[in-house]
Amino acid sequence: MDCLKQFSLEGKVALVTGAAYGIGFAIAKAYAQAGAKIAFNCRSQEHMDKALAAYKAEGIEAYGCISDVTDEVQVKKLVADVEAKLGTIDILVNNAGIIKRIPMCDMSVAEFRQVVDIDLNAPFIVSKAVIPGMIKKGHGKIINICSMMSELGRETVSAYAAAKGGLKMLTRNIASEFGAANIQCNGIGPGYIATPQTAPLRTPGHPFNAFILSKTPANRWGTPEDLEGPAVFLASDASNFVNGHILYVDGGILAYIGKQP
Ligand code: NAP
Ligand code: GCO
Repeated sequence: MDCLKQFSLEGKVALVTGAAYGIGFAIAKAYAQAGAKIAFNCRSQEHMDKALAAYKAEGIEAYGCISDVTDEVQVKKLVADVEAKLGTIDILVNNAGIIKRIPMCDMSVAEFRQVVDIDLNAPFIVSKAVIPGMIKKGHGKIINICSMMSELGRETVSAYAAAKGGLKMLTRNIASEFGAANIQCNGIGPGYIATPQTAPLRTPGHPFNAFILSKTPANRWGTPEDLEGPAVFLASDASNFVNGHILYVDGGILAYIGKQP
């Protein structure tokens, strides 16, 4: 096969969770540009209306459903609706996620559980709903959006790190359990990316901004667009023998001890 054709997503159906804005939006946009039909979800009508307008402005016809990824009943309906509208899902990106930055001993059990529910339990729920269709179709790609916190810890993000570390291992387990069914499950571990999630850390003069720049050999924050090429690669035939891998897209953070002060 022509090498570049391996990267095409022509004729594929992709579901990207939480793709109203941020990283999910950039990934869904890239998939549409590579030829896929796109479906996404988010939780609020306000975000849905803005997202549909943003996709339209990019010339993309995206199918959007309001649906919470932590609710198995809603997820089953989401998958059924997408499959009725666009066809069996070939590509799933488990992107929806939240973070709570609270020192561990100040964090309530309910807050810890909420983060784990959205960032770890939901990828299990959505993958479980999509895998049977992939098995019937004879192939599938699942991409889990992991984190630097799949490898590293830091103050205030205990629940997030626990969830993203778990998501790395869920990725490897899906790869192990369904590789024989021609399903590849890989992760993307973004570095520090400028999105609404990290907006509180990027306010002018915030010490975290200088800290991140000093930890990143690329000496800049990442952008959602930095994740487009890696996400297309992992969704396409170009990665058919890549399974259970976490592709860190971090400007070199994990390779670097950090700048001497
Ligand atoms: P973001 O800007 O906060 O966007 C998160 C998206 O998830 C929104 O579309 C949100 O829409 C949706 N969402 C949240 N909870 C949901 C739920 N229960 N059900 C359905 N949708 C839900 O975040 P981001 O920075 O783009 O991050 C996207 C993913 O990448 C997350 O998993 C995050 O942990 C991960 N990540 C981010 C960074 C970074 O530096 N930004 C780095 C590494 C990994 P609604 O609010 O409308 O539901
Ligand atoms: C934080 C950040 C991170 C990033 C990302 C890093 O408070 O440390 O929000 O956790 O969002 O996941 O890869």
